[in-house]
Amino acid sequence: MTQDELKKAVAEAALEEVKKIISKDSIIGVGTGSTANFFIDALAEIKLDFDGAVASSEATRERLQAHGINVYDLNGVGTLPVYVDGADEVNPHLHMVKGGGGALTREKIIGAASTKFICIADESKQVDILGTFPLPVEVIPMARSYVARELVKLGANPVYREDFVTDNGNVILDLYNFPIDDPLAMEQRINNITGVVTNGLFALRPADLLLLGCSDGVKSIT
Ligand code: ABF
Repeated sequence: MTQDELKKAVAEAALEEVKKIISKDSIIGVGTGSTANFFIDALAEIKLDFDGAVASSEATRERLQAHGINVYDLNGVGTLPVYVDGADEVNPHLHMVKGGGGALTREKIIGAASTKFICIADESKQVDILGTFPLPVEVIPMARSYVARELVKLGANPVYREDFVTDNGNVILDLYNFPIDDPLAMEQRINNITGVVTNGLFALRPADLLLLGCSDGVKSIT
């Protein structure tokens, strides 16, 4: 199977999970990226069976609306029953690195506001130790240099993501070659640096279910 076929397979498996959870008035959290895009396209098949969605990025909002799916502001809705999103890396504890596309802060907010977080990923995303994929850190623009110096003290090699502004008007520092032995502690340490909005470690709020697309089928991992 190609990587796209694996992504489509996990998107369809996620749709089956979502069907078990939703009702006519449900509002679903929807993530960003190529795997999430397959899920959005699958979700369109059942758009009459739920009320709408909250989007983790402007790109996702546009794709949902193109399918005729209502998109709500998170502030106007309560706890979301389910949030489906991809990841850049996922470990056996279902801790993730996310935000390669730059949508990490909105993704983390939606994850926090959701009862069930379903991660959809192809097997290339599965790792034992997080940190081979560059860990993104969203930073208030005026704090960029200060935060970079503090990150160096943690042993990281921060690289400013050129010509990129997040949906929230901030900048990204990517941490390359930064193996993370203790994701829970590192998520908190980075978030404690003044000027950091958030970082792409999702360990304090991991996924509840991983649907992993493998050549021999989709694995459900909890
Ligand atoms: C989002 O999309 C991000 O958190 C992650 O960076 C990315 C994964 O994209 P893809 O599914 O295209 O690999 O879920």
